[in-house]
Amino acid sequence: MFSMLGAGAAGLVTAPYLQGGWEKVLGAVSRNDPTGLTELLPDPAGFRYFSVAASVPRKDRTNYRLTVDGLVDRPATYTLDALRALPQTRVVGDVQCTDGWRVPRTPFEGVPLSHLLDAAGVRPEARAVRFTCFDGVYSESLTLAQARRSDVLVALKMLGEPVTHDHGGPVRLYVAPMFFYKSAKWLSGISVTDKVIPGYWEEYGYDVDGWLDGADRSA
Ligand SMILES: Nc1nc2c(c(=O)[nH]1)N[C@H]1C(S)=C(S)[C@@H](COP(=O)(O)O)O[C@H]1N2
Ligand SMILES: [Mo]
Repeated sequence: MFSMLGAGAAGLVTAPYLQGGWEKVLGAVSRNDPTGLTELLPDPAGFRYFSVAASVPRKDRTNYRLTVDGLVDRPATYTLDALRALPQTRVVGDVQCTDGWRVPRTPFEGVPLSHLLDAAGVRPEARAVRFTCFDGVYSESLTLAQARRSDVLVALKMLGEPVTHDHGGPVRLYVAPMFFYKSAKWLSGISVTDKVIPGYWEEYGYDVDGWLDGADRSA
């Protein structure tokens, strides 16, 4: 478990809710594996499922909602069908967790975050965007400039298929130029703010600017 959490979060491994989360997420494999070693193995594509919440409700097109609010002129709520009806963009990027695992050239498809921000009409005093999740626990944030990049998606597809529940479906964020902790799963809220509000891991010391090595920080 230590290796999956990364050095920056080492102090957290005894937190009961976090252990609960791992048991839930990994229970399917660990039940059949007395050694526990399969917990350290990636799935066939190379991903490790990650959730800090013990359990996450399932959402689909009947009950999924994404709200856009805060410092905007036109707050909005999107259903899954409404998001699917918007122009979709494909971004292929290297997925990299701070723990060291990496899945190169992973395709994501969805609505550019900038599109939803433009539709909402961001007010002049806005500086940042905060993301919340229907797991009820996780949050993330980006500066407004980062949020407007063309390689930041509100992703509906991952690996060519609708984003699965385990990967944060039906809708997750994908922030291609940054470490994967920035890519909030089970996305339910986008709120425009006047300053960066540090996200879940950032409260524990992770960098709000989670750039990958070699990322083009200007684009
Ligand atoms: N809601 C939520 N989003 C999250 C996380 C989480 O625990 N909860 N973990 C983050 C981290 S640290 C990583 S590495 C990726 C893992 O995504 P995956 O489970 O699809 O591999 O999701 C990120 N987004
Ligand atoms: Mo991660």
